[in-house]
Amino acid sequence: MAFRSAMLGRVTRRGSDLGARWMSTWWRSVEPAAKDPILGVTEAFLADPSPDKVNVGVGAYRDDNGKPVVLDCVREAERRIAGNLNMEYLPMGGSIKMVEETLKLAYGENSEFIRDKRIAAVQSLSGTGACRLFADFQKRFCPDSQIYIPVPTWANHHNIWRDAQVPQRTFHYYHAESRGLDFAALMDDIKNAPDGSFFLLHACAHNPTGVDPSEEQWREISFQFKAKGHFAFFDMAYQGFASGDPEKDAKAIRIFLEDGHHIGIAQSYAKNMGLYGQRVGCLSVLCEDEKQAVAVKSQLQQLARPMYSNPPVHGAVIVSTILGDPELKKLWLKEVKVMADRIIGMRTALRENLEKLGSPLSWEHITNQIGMFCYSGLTPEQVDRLTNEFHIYLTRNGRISMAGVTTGNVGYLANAIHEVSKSA
Ligand code: PLA
Repeated sequence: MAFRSAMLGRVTRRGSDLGARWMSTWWRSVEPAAKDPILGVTEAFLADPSPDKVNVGVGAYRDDNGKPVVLDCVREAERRIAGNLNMEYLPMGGSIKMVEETLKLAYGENSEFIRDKRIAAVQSLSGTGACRLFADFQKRFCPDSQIYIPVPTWANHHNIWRDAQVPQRTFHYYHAESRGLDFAALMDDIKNAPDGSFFLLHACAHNPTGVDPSEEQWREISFQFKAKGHFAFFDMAYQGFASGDPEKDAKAIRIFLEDGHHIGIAQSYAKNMGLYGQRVGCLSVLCEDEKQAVAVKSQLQQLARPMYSNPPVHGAVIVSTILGDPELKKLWLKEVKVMADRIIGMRTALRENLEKLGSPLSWEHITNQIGMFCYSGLTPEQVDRLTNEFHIYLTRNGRISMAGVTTGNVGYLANAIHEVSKSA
């Protein structure tokens, strides 16, 4: 007995020595990850003790006092929900009611595709989750395909398709000199891509440039996609933020639908309903017929199951409560317009302030661009000066989130931009 316990003690001690050695090697090769170019800006902003600091990094809407906003329609929906919800799991594909209402926003209230049940759609973890689920779906069922991504684009698009192991190609989009769309180069890239390629398109309010194709240009793009048999995947993270009207902002998608494309769409309620942290969105894929849509939806669910099993319930019920009630939906549409209009007002204010300071540069693009962002044209070095000398936080590509500009800080911001750019 004594012998046994002595042996056991030795084994245990030796085992734990061995364990300690292994444990210390497990993560030895792990280096700190690179800072996220967008969310890293928020971290730096939060760490700055300066009372003058301004955050125009992440695209999160603020009111004119610089405070986060919860829409009245959301507050009212929460009041109605309070005490009436159970906490059961949603199905793997999420809330059916929420998805139904969400599809109407993208495909149109009376869409024949909804009526004919040709759309495979699941609730997603906001817009990011919708993009990622699609990227995984693309990899699983078209394993040799690539994705064409605009230059520039939202930085996370690269991470998403990289982690899904889909090779990336780029296509021309922004023309730096004219600060507009490089339409000729974009069309060439569409023509030169192999037939049947996957393209990522921003449905409206392109991030980061604020430059969208005109209606006529969308028609030409759609025509060329048809000729080449390309697949269009629309990331629609800002429906309502471009024009103030979600219906108008769906124009590009409607053009592609009219032309008979089978498209995919990522939708998000982060911005247009202010539900950022609720993580509620939708991924949809338009199929040939109902049978195919059933199969595709079942596969999307199967991708979701081992990742997060099923999506969160609270945000989905907020959305379905608002969109399912004509009065609340009307209030929502009014509030989207208020947000979009305040941003447009701040564009004018920023441009006017810069012009009043006698800036030798043209700032016309601030008011020409649309959506949440101003792609200012400031260089990374100028951005560094804004941050280091003026405590103004933005991404190093010169993107200013207009949603963070207020009557109170626009003068300070304009002055700082003028200081770092006047001798350029
Ligand atoms: N697609 C685009 C084009 C976006 O700009 C964003 C968010 C998303 C998808 C994802 O949004 P969601 O997952 O919250 O629905 N872009 C932000 C935030 C606003 C971010 O980077 O996560 C931005 O500042 O660019």
